[in-house]
Amino acid sequence: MVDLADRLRGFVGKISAMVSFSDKEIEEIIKDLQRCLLQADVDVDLVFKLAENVRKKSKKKPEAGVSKREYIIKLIYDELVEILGGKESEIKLTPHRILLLGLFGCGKTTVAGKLAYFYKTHGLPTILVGCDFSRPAAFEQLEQIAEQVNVPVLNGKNLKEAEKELTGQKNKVTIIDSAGRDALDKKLVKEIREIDKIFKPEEKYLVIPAELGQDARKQAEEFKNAVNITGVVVTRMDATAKGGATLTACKIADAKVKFLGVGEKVQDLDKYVPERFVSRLLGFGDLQSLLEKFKVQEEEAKKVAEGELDLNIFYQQLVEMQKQGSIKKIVDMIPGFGQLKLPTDALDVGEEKMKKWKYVIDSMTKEEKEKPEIVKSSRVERVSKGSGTKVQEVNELLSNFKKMKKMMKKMNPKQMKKFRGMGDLTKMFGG
Ligand SMILES: Nc1nc2c(ncn2[C@@H]2O[C@H](COP(=O)(O)OP(=O)(O)OP(=O)(O)O)[C@@H](O)[C@H]2O)c(=O)[nH]1
Ligand SMILES: [Mg+2]
Repeated sequence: MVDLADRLRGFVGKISAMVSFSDKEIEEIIKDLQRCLLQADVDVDLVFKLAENVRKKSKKKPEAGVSKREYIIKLIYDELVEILGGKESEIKLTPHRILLLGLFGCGKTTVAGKLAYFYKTHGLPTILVGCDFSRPAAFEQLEQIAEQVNVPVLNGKNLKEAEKELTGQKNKVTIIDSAGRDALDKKLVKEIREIDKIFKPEEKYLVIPAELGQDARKQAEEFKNAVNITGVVVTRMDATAKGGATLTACKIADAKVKFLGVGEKVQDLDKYVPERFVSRLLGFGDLQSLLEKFKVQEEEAKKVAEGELDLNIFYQQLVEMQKQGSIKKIVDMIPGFGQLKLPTDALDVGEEKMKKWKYVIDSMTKEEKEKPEIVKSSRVERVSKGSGTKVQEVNELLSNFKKMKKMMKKMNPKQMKKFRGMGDLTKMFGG
């Protein structure tokens, strides 16, 4: 079994070194990615679906300011996040009850201690409850762990007695350790249902060892059907190369992974965040700056959608509009725009003027670019001198900026969306 992280890191390195991205080259990237994932034991259907998505989306032109390389890497990143769980799932940080379930030796008791440590360090009082009546020395093991974490433990009581003692402890996160078995047989289901009925835990986490790989899917599905689990904890992520496959298997089973066990110590528990996991898989450092770039663009897109405009965005929009031809033509194609009486003529700017405006904008301070309304008299003169343009040209830019801003304010959200969707203005902001 090949470690997914090692493979993917090499893979991103390869993309980084590529010079061009023709269809043929992109196909090679996809083949490479498929190979990485299959060698790491990821489900075949899932791998093919991912490949198809990448193939389809890679045909799209990247937004302005984003290179094809960055676009492809981000695309692969997004697809990987999706198959590894998608959106981060929430962890309750209020008192509640958690029941830990799973087969023999999957790591339940260890996870009980780790969760107690986790909640304790989040400032929540915590109690451990031992409900493994079959394994010899199960209670001693839990007691040792409780002592180590320094939390109280309720051990060896029959279920009803234990529940009675817990009624006065509603302010605590209550973590219930249960017995393992070779398989999810009738006896285990019955036992879990009984614990469930008496304690009524809000969360029921299936504990799965990472070395299960694809088999995690069947196990998660079985436990989901039998006892309605609310989440999964994947343990021993540090000890196998199959972790990625296990996580994707949980996604196929539609079981949300909440935590990862990454070692034997009580501190070795991570909240599972698919985005963070994938960033690490791909080699965190490089990707982070790339993601920052996309984030800035998303924020700009949001600003534009809300009718907020600064000179940087204005300029990029103009560049994009010139590429599309006449803005008037674009606008005329959108129903309802005629009545808005938009000053579109003023925005059809020639190449020469665009160059000059670029110099003008480059001569402004960051604050001036963000709030062009402060650029008046003496500032206009300074900018004009600095950029080697006429005062009149600076004023013209400022006046056009104002017009565009006004125009965007007039649009309703539906028109804005349509406008953006037409390959115009804000296409490059990823809207
Ligand atoms: N390396 C590593 N080992 C772990 C991790 N989690 C658990 N283990 C080890 O896995 C073994 C089994 O853990 P337990 O917590 O006893 O498992 P269990 O599910 O309670 O076992 P039963 O009660 O017998 O069903 C122990 O040796 C743990 O130290 C982990 O994240 N990383
Ligand atoms: Mg145990």
